[in-house]
Amino acid sequence: PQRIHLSDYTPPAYLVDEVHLTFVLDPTSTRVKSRIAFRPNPDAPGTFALHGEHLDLISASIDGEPVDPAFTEDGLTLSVPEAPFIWEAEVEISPETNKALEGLYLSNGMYCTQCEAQGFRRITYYPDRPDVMATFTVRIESDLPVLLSNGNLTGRGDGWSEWHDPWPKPAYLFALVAGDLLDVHDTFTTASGREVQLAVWVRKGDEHKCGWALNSLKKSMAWDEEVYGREYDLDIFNIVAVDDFNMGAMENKGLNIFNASAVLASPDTSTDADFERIEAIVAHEYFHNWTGNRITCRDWFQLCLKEGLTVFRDQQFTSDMRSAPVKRIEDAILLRSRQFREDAGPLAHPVRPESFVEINNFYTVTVYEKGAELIGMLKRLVGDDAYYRALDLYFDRHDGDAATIEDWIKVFEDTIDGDLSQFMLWYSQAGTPRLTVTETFEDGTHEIILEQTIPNTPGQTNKHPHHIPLAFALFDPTTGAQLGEEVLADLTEARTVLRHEGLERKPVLSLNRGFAAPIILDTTSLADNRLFALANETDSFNRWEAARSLTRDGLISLATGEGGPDDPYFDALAGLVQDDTLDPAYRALILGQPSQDDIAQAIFEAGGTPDPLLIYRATEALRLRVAQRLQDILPALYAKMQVHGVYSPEASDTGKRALANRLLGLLSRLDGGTAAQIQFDRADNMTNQIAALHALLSIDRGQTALAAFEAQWRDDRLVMNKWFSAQTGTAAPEAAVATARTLTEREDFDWTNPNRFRAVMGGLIANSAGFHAEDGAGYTFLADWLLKVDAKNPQLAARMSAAFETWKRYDADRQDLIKTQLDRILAKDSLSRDLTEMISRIRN
Ligand code: HT7
Ligand code: ZN
Repeated sequence: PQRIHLSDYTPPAYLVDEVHLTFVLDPTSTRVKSRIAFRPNPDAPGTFALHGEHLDLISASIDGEPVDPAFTEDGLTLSVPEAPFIWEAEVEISPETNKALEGLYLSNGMYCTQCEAQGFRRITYYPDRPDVMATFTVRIESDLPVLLSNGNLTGRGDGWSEWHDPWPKPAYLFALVAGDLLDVHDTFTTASGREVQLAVWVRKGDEHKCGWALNSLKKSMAWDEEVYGREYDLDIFNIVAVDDFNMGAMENKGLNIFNASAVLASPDTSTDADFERIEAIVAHEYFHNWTGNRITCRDWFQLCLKEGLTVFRDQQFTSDMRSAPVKRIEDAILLRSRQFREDAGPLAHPVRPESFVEINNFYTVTVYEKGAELIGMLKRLVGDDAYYRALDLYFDRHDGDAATIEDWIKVFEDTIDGDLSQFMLWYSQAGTPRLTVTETFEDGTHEIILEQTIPNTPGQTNKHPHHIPLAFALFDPTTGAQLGEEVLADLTEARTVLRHEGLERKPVLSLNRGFAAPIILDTTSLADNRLFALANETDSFNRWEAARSLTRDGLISLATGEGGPDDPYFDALAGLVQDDTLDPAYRALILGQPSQDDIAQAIFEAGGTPDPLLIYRATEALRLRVAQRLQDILPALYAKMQVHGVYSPEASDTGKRALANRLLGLLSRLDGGTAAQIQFDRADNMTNQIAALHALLSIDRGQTALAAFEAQWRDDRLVMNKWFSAQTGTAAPEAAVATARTLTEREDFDWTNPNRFRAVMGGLIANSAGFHAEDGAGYTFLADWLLKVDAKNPQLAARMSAAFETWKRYDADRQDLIKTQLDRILAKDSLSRDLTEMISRIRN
């Protein structure tokens, strides 16, 4: 397959002013007529070519004259007038057989589209690239009652509807939905007084699950006006819930399409985490209207321009709606466990990649989450005031543009009148910077020596130091008080020394406060500070960090045959968990453990070879020890954290349930599951029901509850996904693969539904000791399924294949077993471009 390079970018040879599309819908033979006004691009003369895949061309003409184009690997080409002309074509496509869920497809009787990144070329012939922007007018013909597209509704009759989107957009933002749907609606009045019709469209029976998404949408619209001064720009905003969907949701202009799991919510079927996720995804997709749609990307290498910024904006939103410290910790947990892992392995790539074979493989935690971290660092560097001025300038200067990262950085440079060329390295250099910290103290002078290195990553060696904004503070070791204000140090060199004079005693250091820079801090020399930090830290992130780091070291020590944490650790934990001045959500995070995969990575980075089974046993052993240490306080604290009255998904109740359910997990290690069974039987919301089920399954007492859960929820596809993943996720290591296999043999295991496939396979992969079973059964099982799924849905298979990315951490036997599977996959005929690229990168 062809590799595409950022450095080869050339502007489009032909531009589009207007697109007219007519769809005559049919499951296996949908007709799409297009009428497109092209004109040569005076700045970039070249040949005329259109993208097109899986299309049956019925007819084509230019200015009314039939033409006979030549077909190419990814579309067609033809000689055309060197003046504006009208291209007309009719193609036939088959939505029913499209299981790739890209282009136009059918999901449970509903027609829907997914065009990002390159799905529009499966709908009709078109220059399917984001720098070609045009207005779209769409006519849909079908007997189905609801026919939707982008923009404003301009006409509707029996069996048809017409839509016009006045905002020029790239084809990846095109959308169409047709089905027997119901809507739950509301209105929003913008700051300038325009009324917008809001609607969430769902299948019959799901109407009662739309309120939360609708409310989240209204909160997002108000927030974007307040914080970024951005108003919505159409008369209608539609959200549609779809059962079969490859990702969370899609920001199509005026017609967002959502994975049903990212929109439908009710207390009895959705957990607190689901509510928070839905709120964040609705916000994310809405925020794309400005950061993505009004200002889009010049090419797919600039993906982080819209995704990093939009993730950053949705993180800000969640911080404002909920608890900022808790959100920062949650984001850091995700970044470290997923993005740092990606950055440390064979799939590492810069936030702005330089080449790709399949762009769908680059919708990654690096582009999204590290991309968002870069925005956070920029904001720190320039200050809040300059940040919002730079954003105003960005919206003013680039509205209607297909922009680049250079454009983005330039608005900051112009705002601060400074040079950010070193900061640009964050976009081009892959790998997580490591900052080694040592200190000296002599004659009242304290020196902090910071040494920055960036590891080699595929295709990149000898990197330049990054510009790192490092927030730090000093503490008095005897009083525990913070000495002065927090300081922001600008690290630009490989080695920096920060000096403080006139100190009476050697201070205690608090570094990278708020986790403001996405780096690995090697603070081995400061390990003794952690108990001090648990007691005295003024930065909520670093206080949690101290607990996290102690827990991690305790687990490593247990997994490598040493004794585990000492009494002071357990005492500190007991103190914190009972400290009513702390938010329960924060206390729940303090009690949390790093994942088994995080521990494996830590052991590997320290030069060891992780043993998944020993790590699993270590996590179980530590849970038991914590439970035993807290046993006197567990029942009362668990009771105190119970929430009574009407369920609310807002932060305060959510935090209490998070702590209560963390405590329940510990309690069940002591009482054989009695409390968990009671909670399961009495639960009146999904958060408590599923937490109790997990607690029971984790101690192998879950069979009765499992059966009851299935009987209660067998008709609810989304809830049943939780039932599937709970089993593969909690199965004992020796039973995990067999459990997964049994589940995949059930009639209701519809693997063409990405949510169901991910529930089973994602649960198994998260169950490290089970997936990495010594006999390699987990690897063979996954490889079999990747091959099967790839034939229908390459995106889904390719994403799941990343489970193999950590293979070089393990012992030689496991490495051989995995290599055998990787080679078996690569040897398969007609493997997709997606999976070929992923497995080849992982194998190297
Ligand atoms: N911009 C979207 C990214 C996306 C996607 C969504 C659904 C299915 C396939 C997809 N490919 C790429 C989602 C977002 O970041 O908001
Ligand atoms: Zn996005």
